Amino acid sequence: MSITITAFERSPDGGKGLARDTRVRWALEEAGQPYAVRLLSFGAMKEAAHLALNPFGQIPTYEEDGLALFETGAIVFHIAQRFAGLLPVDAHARARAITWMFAALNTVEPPILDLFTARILEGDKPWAAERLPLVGDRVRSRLRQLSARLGDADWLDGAFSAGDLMMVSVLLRARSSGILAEFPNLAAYVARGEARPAYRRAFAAQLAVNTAPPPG
Ligand code: GTB
Repeated sequence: MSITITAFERSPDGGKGLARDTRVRWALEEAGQPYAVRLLSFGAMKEAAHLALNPFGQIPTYEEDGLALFETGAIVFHIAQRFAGLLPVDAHARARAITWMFAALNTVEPPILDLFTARILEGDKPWAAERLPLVGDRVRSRLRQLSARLGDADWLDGAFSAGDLMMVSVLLRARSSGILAEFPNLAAYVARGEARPAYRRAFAAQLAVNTAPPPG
């Protein structure tokens, strides 16, 4: 069995863990599975060979013995189902951990992505100053709810799971706005995720790609 994922040849964040291959690397590290990485330029992502793997021309993708997947949610879910270490054995606890994966991607991530777009991609637009507070408050509202649920627990539902992996990954994207720091228990939750040896290996691997001198 061999696993190959795709990642940016040069990530816009310089390999600081924000590109989504980090989530897949992290899941594979938690599961103790070795993997190879095929690095792609923005151009190569839009070519036929990659579009056959991901119709949207994006990274990451995942290949394993004839199986090809795209979408980090589906990939991490597959890894968590296939290998031990990311989902509880108890059926109810497993279903709840999967629920947290969906909550991260469908309920918490959308306002965080809107904020990232408003701040970084549309920050110079004439409407930006008016829109930013609205978008920021939508993130605050979600994080307030999540913070209340987490309370002083280490993880969202008992032991660390793929639900936490996804939620920490999503929250990391909110850190540069300063809003994550308004919720100390969530900031500590993210720090706990980042401190996991598997996360550190995933982060280091992505950073190494982006700090390596260009070939030739
Ligand atoms: N829903 C898909 C998934 O979850 O897999 C979304 C995949 C996706 O957005 N991929 C991005 C991509 O391939 C890279 S991760 N973009 C290239 C393109 O669309 O042409 C998003 C990302 C990129 C860069 C940063 N950054 O530098 O801060 C953060 C996140």
